[in-house]
Amino acid sequence: MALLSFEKKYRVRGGTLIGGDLFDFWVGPFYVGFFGVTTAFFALLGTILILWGAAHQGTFNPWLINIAPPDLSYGLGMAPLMEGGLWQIITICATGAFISWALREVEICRKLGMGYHVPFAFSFAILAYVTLVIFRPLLMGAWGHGFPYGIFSHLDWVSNTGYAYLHFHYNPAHMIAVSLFFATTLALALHGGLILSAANPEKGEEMKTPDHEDTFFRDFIGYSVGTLGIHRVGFLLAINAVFFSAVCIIISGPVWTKGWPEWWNWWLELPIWGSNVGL
Ligand code: 07D
Ligand code: 07D
Ligand code: U10
Repeated sequence: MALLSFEKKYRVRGGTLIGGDLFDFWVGPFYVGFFGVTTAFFALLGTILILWGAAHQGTFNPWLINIAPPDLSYGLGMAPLMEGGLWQIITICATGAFISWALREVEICRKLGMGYHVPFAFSFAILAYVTLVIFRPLLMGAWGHGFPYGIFSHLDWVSNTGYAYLHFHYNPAHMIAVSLFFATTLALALHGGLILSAANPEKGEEMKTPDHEDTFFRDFIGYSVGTLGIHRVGFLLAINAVFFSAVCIIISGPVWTKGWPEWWNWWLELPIWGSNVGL
């Protein structure tokens, strides 16, 4: 079915989670819904507040804008606007906008009678973000542990936080997350490459079938996960990469306060090694 006639058939009322028919309409290509309005509200307010903070900071250079969280001395209290209060309100706006965006995805899935896989996946990105700016600061007793909103300043935060634990690469959950991110790109490259090689033939040549795709991997590595299976693999790799990222940062501070290399001492302390006495 051509895209435009499909949309005519499926752009019908219903499936909303809240608000009934009130916001059940489209603006151009965008579905609005109650959560479209809340997304627009939070995103606009958050953006305006960032620009307002930038005006106070004295720069509109996008690379240098920096909205910092409050000083650690404010603990879990509210800070004055220009001393981190702005960061606190922007954090509320960002969280509100991200959750609204996910719920808008849910409403669109319901309208189309589809599964909730896309909003489920996005919820892992939201989980990573709230872990960084809400859960970890709460567990460590100060909003000042959140990351600042700025292109370069947030990189400084990542580097400083990494070195605060001496060598972040030794964080075991970081190792798992990094490996899963690498595996995700490998899987996407293999999948993108395989589909293009079969479904986008040279002019005049015939398109190949999923049997060709299966057979390529059976010839190559002895097994094909299947044409639906590769999408399950990609989905699981990606959400787990982000899940283990959230784990690696939530344990840095709330659970483990020393350098990460020291965590590996349990390995040296295993009773299976011979005594070094006398060496
Ligand atoms: C391609 C989809 C499009 C999204 C884009 C991002 C903004 C911010 C805000 C001026 C893949 C739009 C950017 C709306 C403008 C102001 C105040 C997604 C695609 C194009 N980071 N990070 C970037 C965010 C964190 C880290 C780039 C956001 C953590 C490192 C961009 C968040 C940690 C590097 C950006 C966030 C961290 C970056 C490109 C939120 C650990 C880079 C992002 C809300 C996760 C890279 C200069 C990209 C870079 C980069 C945005 C969080 C680490 C500015 C919105 C605190 C090491 N991050 N980031 O393409 O070039 O994502 O930085 O959590 O090297 Mg970051
Ligand atoms: C948080 C983004 C959420 C985004 C949302 C949507 C908009 C709208 C609009 C475009 C999680 C935002 C949308 C704003 C935009 C329009 C229209 C994603 C988030 C909700 N590290 N490290 C990670 C690697 C080192 C350190 C994760 C590699 C050093 C710290 C990942 C290397 C040190 C933290 C990762 C490396 C260090 C991390 C990030 C290599 C520094 C974290 C991915 C090769 C000296 C962070 C939860 C992620 C984390 C994190 C990879 C090196 C420190 C696994 C490959 C050794 C402090 N690192 N790292 O989490 O776990 O995405 O965050 O060296 O906090 Mg690391
Ligand atoms: C996949 C796939 C597949 C496909 C695909 C894709 C995955 C099998 C069939 C999709 C993949 C691609 C297209 C490839 C490229 C994608 C990426 C690389 C990912 C990254 C994407 C981007 C960088 C693009 C991001 C762009 C976005 C998010 C669009 C920006 C949108 C807006 C600014 C509008 C947002 C809409 C909203 C909020 C909802 C509706 C609202 C409006 C229309 C605005 C009007 C507002 C109102 C009516 C409300 C009023 C406002 C209020 C009350 C607020 C007032 C507040 C004040 C403070 C004043 O697997 O195949 O192919 O294609």
